[in-house]
Amino acid sequence: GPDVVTVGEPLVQLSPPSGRRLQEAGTLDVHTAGAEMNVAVGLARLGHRCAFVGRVGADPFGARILDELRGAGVDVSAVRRDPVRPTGVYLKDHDRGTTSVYYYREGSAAAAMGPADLGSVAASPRWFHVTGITAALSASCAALLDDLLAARPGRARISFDVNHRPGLWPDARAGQVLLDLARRADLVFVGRDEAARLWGTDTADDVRRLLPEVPVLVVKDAAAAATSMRGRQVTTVASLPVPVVEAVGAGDAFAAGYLSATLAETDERTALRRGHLFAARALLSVADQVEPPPPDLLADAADRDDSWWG
Ligand code: KDG
Repeated sequence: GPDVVTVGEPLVQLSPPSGRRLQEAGTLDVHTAGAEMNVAVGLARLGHRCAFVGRVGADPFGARILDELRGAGVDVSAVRRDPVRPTGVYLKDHDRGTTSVYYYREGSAAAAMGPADLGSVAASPRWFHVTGITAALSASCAALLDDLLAARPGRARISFDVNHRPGLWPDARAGQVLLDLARRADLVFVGRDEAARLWGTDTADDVRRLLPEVPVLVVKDAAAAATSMRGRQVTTVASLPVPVVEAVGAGDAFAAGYLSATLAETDERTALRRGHLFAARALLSVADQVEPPPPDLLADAADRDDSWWG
């Protein structure tokens, strides 16, 4: 089977050319995105065997998503094309350094996913990777996550990125649902700010107290550092000093880098470092999906000082 199967809604991302705003743009750049697709593409580009489960419409954007997944080497045999519902779309707008996100995904092909979509996974992977976005899409999508965490097909382990998207649902409801899902996963990624917003926590230790049973918890503190808590082992690695262009997609790149290291059974510092290295790529690009750092950089990532960047 594959190393990792990611499950979620793939999206087409439209954004104005750099320096322009949506309101005045005459043309838009077209990229593909969606948190779980971003992770699948990232892992495949890092050389892992990866499959994606999701749905697209029978429209050109759906074809584009399939092309990009295949182009990256991701197995798309479990992706369904809905004959009626459209492919989900989102827009990114830039205004003086802040990014706004607009979704056009209600009633999308992927919003109709449900537990049965898991049945199309041919062989059990070592890991599934899912995110809290899916829980917010529809009742059937939430049921899919629930089933996955309960059934753990093939005794695969489950990686869960909390990924709260305030544009999709209110904080209070999201807080409950996402905490329940996180508690049942084997590996959890969450931002420190995100946890504060959802659960009123402050430090990584506070988050740990809410999720005491999770085998591996990774709390990311934006530009400062990321801390992993693996049983009693606590490891913190500083973020890379990057001149940020646009942050959306960086969390997915971090997850891909960290998961890649987990598959390779590296030490913990290297795993966090790989997360930061891949995230840095995404921070420097408006696109969500980026080329991974060169292999030599990943190889000795743990010992490298930060000066390579500047
Ligand atoms: O993590 C990046 C995602 O937020 C982006 O690709 C769009 O999937 C997306 C979402 O739901 O926000």
